[in-house]
Amino acid sequence: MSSTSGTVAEIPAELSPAQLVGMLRMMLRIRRFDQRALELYREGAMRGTTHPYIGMEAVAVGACATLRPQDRITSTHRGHGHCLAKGGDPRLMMAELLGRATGYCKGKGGSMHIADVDAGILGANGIVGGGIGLATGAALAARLARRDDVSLCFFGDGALNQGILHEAANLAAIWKLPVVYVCENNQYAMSARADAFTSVPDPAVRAAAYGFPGASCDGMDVLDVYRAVGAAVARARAGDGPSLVVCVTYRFMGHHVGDPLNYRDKAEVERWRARDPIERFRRVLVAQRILTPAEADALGAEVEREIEEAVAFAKASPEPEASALEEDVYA
Ligand SMILES: Cc1ncc(C[n+]2csc(CCOP(=O)(O)OP(=O)(O)O)c2C)c(N)n1
Ligand SMILES: [Mg+2]
Repeated sequence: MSSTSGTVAEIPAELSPAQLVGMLRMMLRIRRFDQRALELYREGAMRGTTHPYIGMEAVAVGACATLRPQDRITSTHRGHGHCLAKGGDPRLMMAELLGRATGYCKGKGGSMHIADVDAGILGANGIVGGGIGLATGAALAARLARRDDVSLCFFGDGALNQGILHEAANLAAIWKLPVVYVCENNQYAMSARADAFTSVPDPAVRAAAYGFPGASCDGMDVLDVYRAVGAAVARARAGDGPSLVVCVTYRFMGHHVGDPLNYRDKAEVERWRARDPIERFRRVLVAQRILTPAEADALGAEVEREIEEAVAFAKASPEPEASALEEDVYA
């Protein structure tokens, strides 16, 4: 694990300059997408709610950078970052947030139901821990089909004590399934602090109880996440079974857009904001001469245009017809 003082893990030799720049671009894309989603919500353009991933970008990007296109992920209620990092289309995502017929769920699902099975995105999930069984099942499906695909399951610290994690982790260990459990420990579940509801300070130690490896990494450092998750993915792909990777991170915004945020200490928030994963990675790439500051700025502007294009696409799209109300409804 890299230190928390602002240093960043060494750049892995297998990552090319283009891949590294792609990782920074993806982190910027995720941040801009969720900033725009917040603005759209506040101006009344979006119904339902949205859970910003802002501050946690290094986790989705570092983890998904270790995957192949055919690998699968399961996501959470805070899922926009995972979806983008695995190759989701920001235009179809934004259209879904605005309830448009061109959205991923034809405008009828909203933020917490976005899925793109072709891209290996088995869905956001409004149920805390809801992706754990799905990811484990997808790993079993890959095994039965004799494919060497890996499943990667994102879940929060709030899901650590859900019974399904115990059931699935045990079965995955017994069957040596190719699944990686990635816990995004942002230290809060709504307004509850993780240290008040989880019995151990480092949940990675729980993996020992299942007989598979557990590791913690710096979730504010995209390269440390890449390293830790990469080792677990390689192990899964080689047929050696599951792992747990805990990424220690922080959400900069409230739990959802309407959160009064009256339960966190200001100094704590400032401490974490000083470790902004995007600023840190940008500094590394500039210091390593992979990007000039001007090129990094241009990347930000490029992403901004791309997200504005997604917003324009969504706003220009029709709402679903009333006659489509019962289409794609299963129960
Ligand atoms: C089974 C279940 N219980 C409770 C909720 C209500 N709920 C929604 S989000 C949330 C907190 C989740 O915290 P965490 O897993 O740490 O994810 P984070 O919001 O921090 O990303 C809770 C309790 C729910 N959606 N599903
Ligand atoms: Mg949490």
